[in-house]
Amino acid sequence: MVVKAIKDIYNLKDTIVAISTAPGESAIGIVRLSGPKALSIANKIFISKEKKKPSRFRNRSIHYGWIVDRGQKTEIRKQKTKAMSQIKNPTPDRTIDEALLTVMRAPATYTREDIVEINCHGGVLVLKKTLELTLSRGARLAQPGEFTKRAFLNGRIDLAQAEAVLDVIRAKTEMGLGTALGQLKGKLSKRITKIRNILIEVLANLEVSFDFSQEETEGLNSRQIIKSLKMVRRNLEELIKSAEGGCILREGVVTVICGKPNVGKSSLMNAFLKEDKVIVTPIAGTTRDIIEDIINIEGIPIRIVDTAGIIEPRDLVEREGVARSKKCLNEADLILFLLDNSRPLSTEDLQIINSIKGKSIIVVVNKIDLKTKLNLKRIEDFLKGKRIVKICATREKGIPSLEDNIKKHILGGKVKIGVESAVVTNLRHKKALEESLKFIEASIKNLKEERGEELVAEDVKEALGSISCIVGEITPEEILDKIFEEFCIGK
Ligand SMILES: Nc1nc2c(ncn2[C@@H]2O[C@H](COP(=O)(O)OP(=O)(O)OP(=O)(O)O)[C@@H](O)[C@H]2O)c(=O)[nH]1
Ligand SMILES: [Mg+2]
Repeated sequence: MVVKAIKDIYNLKDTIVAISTAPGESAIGIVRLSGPKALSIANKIFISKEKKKPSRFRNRSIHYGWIVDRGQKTEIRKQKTKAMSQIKNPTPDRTIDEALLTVMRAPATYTREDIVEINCHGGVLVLKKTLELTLSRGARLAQPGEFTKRAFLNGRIDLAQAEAVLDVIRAKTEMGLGTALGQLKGKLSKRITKIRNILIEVLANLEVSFDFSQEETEGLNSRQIIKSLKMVRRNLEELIKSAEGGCILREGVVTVICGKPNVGKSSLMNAFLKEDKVIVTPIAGTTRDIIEDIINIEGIPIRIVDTAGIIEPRDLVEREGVARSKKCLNEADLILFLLDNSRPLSTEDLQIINSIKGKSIIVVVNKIDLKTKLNLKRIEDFLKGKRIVKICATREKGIPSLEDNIKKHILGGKVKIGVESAVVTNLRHKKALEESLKFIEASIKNLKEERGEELVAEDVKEALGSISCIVGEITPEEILDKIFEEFCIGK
């Protein structure tokens, strides 16, 4: 098995450790150990109230006690009796913390290895000292995502499910969470397995035809194979279609607010966020850096970005701000182009229009509480077919209508977004499906044109290879590394 080969590359004999809770002060902090030495390390650092070693604890039981630095082996021997007296009265200089320790034995654990979880107090120093103690007793610091990587390498979950763990952690909306949980439960994996099984059967049939003469296998066999390949094609197309909405749920839609200085970009950002996050002043050129946050429009995560309005930078800082704004506009999925209702159209407006032409744009006319001086006649051509929404950012008027327009714009009446319809949410998966589809199309064509089973089998093998990458059956090491690098340490 390829997975076995991968197991050899990643040293699973190590016992890994990490602080699994977020950094900073909190009520509780968790240090997690996984691997063959998890229990013996726990024995060396934990003194339970009932004077029992962690390796003798009942599986999945939680115990009260103390994390104690009892020194290395020789010292322990010397102080054996002394150490026991610490149970009742731990000496402050050797006791690191009062803690709860949980033992979970392999294989029914997150990583399928022995796991020990230590619930310490959430102080930065306490956690660091507990972590260091486990390191000095034989554990190794875990890399980002290494616990989940082990769950994958040990065969508890496939790669798509491992990736879903990260999506669950990062989900910004209920819908995003729903789709991530679906993937974690194996919704996508089941569909992929079904397609893989059909392709494996097709390959077997093709190989049979290599061994017999044309007359014996022709007809029924190739008709059946084409039928199966068409079924695979349908399934792949369906999954790729679901990725349109699915990827939006996972990645969010990058929506950039742009417009000339003072038009009210930051005020709109604050109106979206319902808080005074960004500085707003009557001085043109207030915002110089880009500011980003996430809003939730009916379950769709929107990455909203406020930019600098400056067009002609006067100094180095402004120049950098303008460069960043331009980069943002280039990468935007959607642009909210702001115009000021209280000022006539200016060359600055026209300059911006020129730079965003051809992009996905909603035109937002701000400051409708003030007397209208804006005349849109000159830009009629640019406005053709675009949504125009009127708002007053400072009084939060027109925001629901703007949100509704953003949603409609994203969905475009075509893209379905929902927990049920979004099976594929990850660009990596989408690309693999597209690659697989390409080879299936080729195989159907070659089969119809009777180009020979060997050629068709090659295409089917390629299609199978691409789709297998999704669940991690044959995934190159560097791709695995890239996927798990994104995780936080301790997951
Ligand atoms: N009357 C009125 N004033 C507004 C409205 N929106 C923004 N303003 C005012 O316009 C001024 C500029 O607002 P900002 O939100 O800082 O504008 P900006 O586009 O971010 O400006 P820069 O960051 O300098 O590019 C402030 O004094 C706001 O209070 C509005 O809808 N009505
Ligand atoms: Mg601003």
